[in-house]
Amino acid sequence: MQMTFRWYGPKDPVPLEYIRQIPGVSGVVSALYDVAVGDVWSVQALARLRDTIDAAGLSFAVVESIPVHEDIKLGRSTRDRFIDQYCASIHAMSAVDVRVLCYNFMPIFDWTRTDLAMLLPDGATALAYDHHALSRIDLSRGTGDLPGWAMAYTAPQLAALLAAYRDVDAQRLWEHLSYFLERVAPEAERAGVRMAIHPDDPPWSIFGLPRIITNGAALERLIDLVDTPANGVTFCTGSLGADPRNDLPSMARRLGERGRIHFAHCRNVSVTGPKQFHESPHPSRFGDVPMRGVLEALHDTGFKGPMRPDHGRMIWGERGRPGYGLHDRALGAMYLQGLWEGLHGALDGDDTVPA
Ligand SMILES: [Mn+2]
Repeated sequence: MQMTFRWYGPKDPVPLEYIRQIPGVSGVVSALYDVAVGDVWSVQALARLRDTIDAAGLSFAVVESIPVHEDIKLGRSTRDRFIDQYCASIHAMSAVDVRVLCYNFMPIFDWTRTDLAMLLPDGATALAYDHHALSRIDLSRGTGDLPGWAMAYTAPQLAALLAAYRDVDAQRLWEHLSYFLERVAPEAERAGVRMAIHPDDPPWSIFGLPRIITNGAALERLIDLVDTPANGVTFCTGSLGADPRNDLPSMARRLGERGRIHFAHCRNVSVTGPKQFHESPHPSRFGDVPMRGVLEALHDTGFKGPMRPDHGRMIWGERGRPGYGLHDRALGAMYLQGLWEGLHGALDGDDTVPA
């Protein structure tokens, strides 16, 4: 296991120098944030990012994520060009020696919350979701009222996309995902890149849009679509854990036994009602994710990939990107390493930051 940390590039308020000081964190999870969705990622831009990360004494471990163009998810006739360009971006990753790609296949929106700063009893704030609150959001004004998506789509753009998805139910979305993976996964295998789909967050339909990567059966169906080790998953405990029907340790064990967990996102959520949750501190007892059981399953099935703490609360007066402050995620990284050491003895020698 390699402990990693997400970094939003040079504009991230958390500098790489601080990430380097979190004991045991040796890898960075990042992306190119100024490329239009669907365009090819250039080797030069990725090499610049890699060099910046290297210069801080860290390694560029995971690309999270290369967005999948809506035309691919919608199954439009233009999708083949975007699929070719997606493959080209994967080869560019390979050229700079980044071997894990986290991506998702959620229509229009990826992660969705209704409150980015819910006040917790200890004075911290956390991301929260309430399906009733979501259903009251008026999308006829674009994404302006949706927390975290203010600038994403104007009203006409969003209306057109929502209309296009009226013909795409879950079954069709699976077909479109299959079409995509049948073409991209073999190319990823040739490039030596492992694809790791991120589960839908939250793991249920929102705004009438289909969501399909929501539980263990879906993740197993996914890896069966194209039977190559390059076609794998990101095991995100927070996303999957928002649905109490998901038995996370047994899901991790089944997927891990098949060698298809290529990346682990470990965070905790407190489920407070039907389709209602807020994020909570990483340790098991503060939420509904049995973190020890998940790590035990990963450990027992020989997990060697990157892991990162996922969203953190905002604590100690920190201001910054909701979910992606330094302090609580650093606490999460330490907790996860403590659990891992309890299971394994220690991190593998070459995964630790050189002294
Ligand atoms: Mn995640």
